[in-house]
Amino acid sequence: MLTKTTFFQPKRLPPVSCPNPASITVPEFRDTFIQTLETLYGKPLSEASNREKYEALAVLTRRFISQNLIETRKRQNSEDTKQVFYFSIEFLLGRLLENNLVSLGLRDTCAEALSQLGLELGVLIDQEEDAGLGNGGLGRLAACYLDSMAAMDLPGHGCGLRYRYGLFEQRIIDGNQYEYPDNWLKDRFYVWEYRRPEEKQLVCFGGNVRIQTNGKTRFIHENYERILAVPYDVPIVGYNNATVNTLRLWSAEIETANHTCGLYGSDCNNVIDYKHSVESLTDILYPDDTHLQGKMLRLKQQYFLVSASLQNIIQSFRLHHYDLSILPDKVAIHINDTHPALAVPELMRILMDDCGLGWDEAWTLTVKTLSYTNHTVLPEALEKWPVTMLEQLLPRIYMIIAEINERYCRELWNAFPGDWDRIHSMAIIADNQVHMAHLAIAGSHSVNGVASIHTEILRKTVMNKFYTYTPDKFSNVTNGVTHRRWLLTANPLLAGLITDAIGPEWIEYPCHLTELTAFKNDAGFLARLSDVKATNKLRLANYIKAKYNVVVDVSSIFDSHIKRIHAYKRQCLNVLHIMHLYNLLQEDPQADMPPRTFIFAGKAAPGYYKAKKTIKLINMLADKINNDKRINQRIKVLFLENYNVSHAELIVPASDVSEQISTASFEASGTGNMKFMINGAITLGTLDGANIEIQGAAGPDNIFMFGLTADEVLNYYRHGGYNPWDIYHSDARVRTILDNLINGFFPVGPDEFRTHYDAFLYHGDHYFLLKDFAAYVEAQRRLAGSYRQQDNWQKMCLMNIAHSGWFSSDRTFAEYAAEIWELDKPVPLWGTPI
Ligand code: 26V
Repeated sequence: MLTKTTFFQPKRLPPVSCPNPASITVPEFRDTFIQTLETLYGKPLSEASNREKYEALAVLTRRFISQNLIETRKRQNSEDTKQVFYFSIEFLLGRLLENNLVSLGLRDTCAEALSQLGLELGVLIDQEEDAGLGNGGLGRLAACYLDSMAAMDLPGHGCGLRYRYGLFEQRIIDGNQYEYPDNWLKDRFYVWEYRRPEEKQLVCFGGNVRIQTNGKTRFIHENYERILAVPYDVPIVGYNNATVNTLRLWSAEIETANHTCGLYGSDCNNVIDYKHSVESLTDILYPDDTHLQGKMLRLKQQYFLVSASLQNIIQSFRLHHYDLSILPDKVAIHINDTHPALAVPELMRILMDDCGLGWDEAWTLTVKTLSYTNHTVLPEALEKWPVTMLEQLLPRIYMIIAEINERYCRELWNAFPGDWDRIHSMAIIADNQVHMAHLAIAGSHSVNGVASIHTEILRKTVMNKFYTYTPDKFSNVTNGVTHRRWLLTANPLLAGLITDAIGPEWIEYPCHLTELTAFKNDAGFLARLSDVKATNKLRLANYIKAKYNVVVDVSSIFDSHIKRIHAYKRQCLNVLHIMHLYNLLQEDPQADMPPRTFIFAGKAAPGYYKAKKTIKLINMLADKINNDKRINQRIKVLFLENYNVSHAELIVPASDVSEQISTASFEASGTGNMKFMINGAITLGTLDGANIEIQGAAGPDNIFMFGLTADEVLNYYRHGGYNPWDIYHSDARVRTILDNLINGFFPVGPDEFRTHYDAFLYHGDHYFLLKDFAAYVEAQRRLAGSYRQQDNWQKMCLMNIAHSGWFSSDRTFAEYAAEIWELDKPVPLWGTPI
């Protein structure tokens, strides 16, 4: 394994501190690449593997970044402006090489230099492992925000964990999902990180708290286990500017002093076992189905993240400032969902026990410094920890939580005297559980939802009592995605077409994309738009042919449903519709409909039985249809394995249709919907999450919406649901399809899909698939008709792209920066969707 590399400095190279990498010429780049490779591996290009070539290219790219990293840190400290720290248990970065080349303005130079050597940039880019340190939307959102912060030159950094294993690797065997460890580091050299042992922190677990009361009361934590948190910094490169922020990922290590055998008895194996047990703290990312109740390790991870990050932040704050009372003027700390909510008591602990502040002052500073975003209304995802576990693992932290709870409940009692029910339902500690969302709300000055309807639901239902109590705390900040990764980098052809038409300003100011509306009746432009899509579809088709040996028709509608597999995301509604199309074509092989390619991808959480059966169902359907000669020229179904950020970058630009069909009220926002929109795919969606705002921006003529509204869904729940048998009996299409699940239509045992069948008919169809079925079929029919009118279809695509700028995470970030964190640097706000 490589630990330290000394670079030989070629004469013709600009200095390492090259402030303008764009000035490097193609021959310079080419020669430096060869020199870097030779220095790293001591072998000529002709003998190097693709992986080695990738590493050499990444190391070379990093050289253009490191000086700006140093400068940015220096500048941010000396300017002493307010900085934001984004705490998140997940950062789903994906690959970094291409994104960094694009940000540095080097992609074309690099591609040309490599091609002079007979190499293809794309092949080397594919050597990079995805950093899959997240489950899905929440983690990818955090990564998009890092990109926007750097691009907008905002002083902001991510704080997370350096998991040794990311989200599992998915393999499909006989239609079933199997999970393999995602050993993304593979004991290799991860080019994009700097280990910083000198900035290590000590995190303490267990032990007991002794109260000393001679004069001032002091809480002395003792007999605890000491675990070192060592930071690894991943540079986050700003687009076309000199800003390089950091994502600081903490890794658990044993204290060096404890490496010696003597400490743990005479047996060295004890030390090795202990070392492994300590390091296991940051080994794995928990998948989002894990029943966290009783998962001590997860709680440890959460505390490890917040404790290491907060100690680090407060230490550097105190290096530059004496007066702690200005902490909220200099530091904003954001809690991404409740996972880092222990930041509330931990900041209190540091301010009181380490810095000597009294409770009231510490509390005021804590609340002013922290802000919290909620990302889901799913009850099973709202975190609660047993009191006993907290008491045992974090005794001092638990004492502080208990005190916060007591004071908070007293405050509520004063506001709502005698209203026990209300106080019980808002308490931080209730029924022997610590309610992390309640802790986050009480300890933050701001709470926000992630799409307009989601925030409304929080206000009206899930957090209604908190909202009534402190309405000013609550706001909405609709999510966004970085258009630089999802359009400029992932879809260079479309980006080029846009720049040719309206100039490059949209890259910095994506609201400029609206200028594209001027081309909505320009036949030449629309034809070029269609060509770009066709080329992207061909690229995906080639990938599918190479990997799955399935030939797909590039003139067919590429209809993509790519996201985590979950009942509320309703992959099964899509399946039911495809089964319906299959049955239609069986009855009438000449039925008039455009050919379609249905693309699915997504991981099911390992313990989520029904989601795994959904994967099996999709694969069985794919087998049946793709091998049926009467049908397979009209429909194809694909399940692409191991969905990750890189696969999304391949699929999204090639898609015509974006399936966003969650049960209304369940999807807090969705961000895939935005990625598709900026790539000109048409949304087929429900009135859920950010789909509603996408409809507002693109216009109702440029989107296909269907199904129950959130109010209708919530109303059904209030009245005990609905009777799915009514639909089974009244709609012959539904009856046939549901029977197909258990009657041998698929070559599997009768019970293979019984869970699905029963969920639809015997368990009340909790996610309203049957209720929305007719509306969905109708929306699909309208969509297919529209696709036939290619001129109009391309115009719809154009209108989506043109109005997608509002969904850039630059806009989202500007809102956070101005309204929640109150950063010093002025950022223009964009108003409502345009
Ligand atoms: C957690 C769990 C935990 C246990 C059982 C099932 C389950 C399902 C989902 C989750 C995820 C909760 C947090 C989350 O990832 N939310 C997602 O955040 C995205 C960014 O705001 C947003 O676009 C998605 O709509 C939202 O689901």
